Amino acid sequence: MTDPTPADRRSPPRVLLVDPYMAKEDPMERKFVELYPSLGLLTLGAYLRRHAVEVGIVDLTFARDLRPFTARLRSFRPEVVGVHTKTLTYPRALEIARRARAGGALAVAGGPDAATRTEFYLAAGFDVVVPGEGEATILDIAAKVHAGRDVVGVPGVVVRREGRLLRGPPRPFLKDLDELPLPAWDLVDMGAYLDQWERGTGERRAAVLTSRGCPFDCSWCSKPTFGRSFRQQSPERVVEELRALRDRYRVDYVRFCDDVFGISRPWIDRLLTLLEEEELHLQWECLARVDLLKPDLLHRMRATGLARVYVGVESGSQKMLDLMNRGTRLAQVERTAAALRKEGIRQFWFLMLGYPGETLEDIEATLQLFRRFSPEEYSVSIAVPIPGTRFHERVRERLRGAARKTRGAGGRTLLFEAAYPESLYRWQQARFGLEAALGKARARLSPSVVSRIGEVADRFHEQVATPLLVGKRTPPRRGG
Ligand code: B12
Ligand code: SF4
Repeated sequence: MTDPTPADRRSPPRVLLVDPYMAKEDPMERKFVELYPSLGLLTLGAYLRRHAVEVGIVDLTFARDLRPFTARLRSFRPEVVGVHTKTLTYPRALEIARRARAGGALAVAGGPDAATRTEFYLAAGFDVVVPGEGEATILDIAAKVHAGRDVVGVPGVVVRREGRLLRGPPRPFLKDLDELPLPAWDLVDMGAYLDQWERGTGERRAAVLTSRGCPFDCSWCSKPTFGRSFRQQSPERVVEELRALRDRYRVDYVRFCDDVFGISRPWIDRLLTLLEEEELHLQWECLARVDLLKPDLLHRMRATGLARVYVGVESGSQKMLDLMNRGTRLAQVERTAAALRKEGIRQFWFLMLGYPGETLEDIEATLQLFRRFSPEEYSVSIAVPIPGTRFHERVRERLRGAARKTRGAGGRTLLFEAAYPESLYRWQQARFGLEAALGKARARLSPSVVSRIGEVADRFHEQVATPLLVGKRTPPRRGG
């Protein structure tokens, strides 16, 4: 890193933030991933700007290569390049760090992957990792670098010197999320996102975050940045953001990106009251837990525009929900799925196969639950042991080579020695696919034809596929 000249120091510090994610390379993108700019970077950008830092964002989501970054590096001449990291994008993040340093900037990594693998990022070429909440820390880093001083010892910062990690003291979380400025949407190409949405769905969609963290403790969930802490913005502040999106960008559909939306009942009640009063005419969607989505709440949510809910159903076996420490009951899943159907709200189920302890009966119970409620959308993944989770700890000795190589396998590859071979899980995923197709066909074909196809498929599964894939001839017992 070059020391800034005194003349440079009279101008504001310059920070360039980069999202290395490129949609064209994401194996999940075509099927599930819906594109929004990183809320983390938008908030960091807004915070830095409020504190008189000159800031830019290079968002590579729609890019084909690194040229937009290299051009900006040359024209903007940042003192700090801050890169958002996800496992999927780490090779590009490292390349960006290399180029940033060659251009004389300090390379700083933040976000979920660097938070989990701090040492790796430092050894592989980053000068600094910020594993926690980034706003106040990146501001301090920018000020130090601008003043030509070392960042060692800055709260929330980790560096590597002579092979040793030096951690600054922990940085306390921001106390009041309402103090954060509105995201700096103008620093990215919102038009590209909104046009894409409008072409695909006829809606202008944007993402909003109302809280940080999650107090629950599912054993496979990775929460490297905010852990089990939980803070939320006031409903009034949320409405301010919604109004700005509508007025500035004509947004008419919002995705609430909170880990779990509406954890506090008084909070969600107040937000719904404000939405009723404000008449923003927005449709919206969120991810929520079945234990929180009481039928009367769902009814009110629907009335204020709730169009789709993502629910982590995970398994149709209570035993598995308990093993995952999910904290939900099957009865709650059933109650919520029925209420969503009644209200006409689309439901997207997350299901997981292969978690330790799961038997063929448990998988069958999940399939039967799926069959009963026919959610409009779903994703069935093979359990991914993410480093830092209790699940990962549990299967550490049984990780397969792929676990070390795979970048964001997205739940399609078996990364540890599970109860059954990968082919069995792949086959089970295909069964859910068939089940979903049959669910849709029910509207068009006669019920007897649909159940006949289902029976043939079940028989094939029991008599041919499972014995072949599991390697034994005993047909599995039916669960559910
Ligand atoms: C909303 C969300 C999405 C949305 C929107 C994504 C987006 N563009 O922002 C959708 C559904 C589209 C999505 C997609 C994907 N997601 Co996602 N997503 C989330 C979720 C729930 C919240 C992210 C968020 O907005 N957080 C709030 C902001 C404020 O926090 P933050 O981004 O972490 O940023 C803060 C700090 O980390 C830090 N920070 C972040 N970057 C930087 C950079 C610097 C320089 C500094 C100093 C600090 C810093 O400061 C920020 C402010 O305090 C997280 C889970 C979670 N709670 O983090 C998963 C999560 C980030 N997603 C994940 C994954 C895997 C994906 C996908 C790759 C899935 C896939 N395709 O397989 C895609 C990638 C898409 C993309 N554009 O990157 C993983 C990442 C795990 C990993 N180690 O890589 C997470 C952690 C979920 C999980 N537990 O598995 N995702
Ligand atoms: S899976 Fe969802 S509810 Fe469970 S700990 Fe993670 S974020 Fe919280």
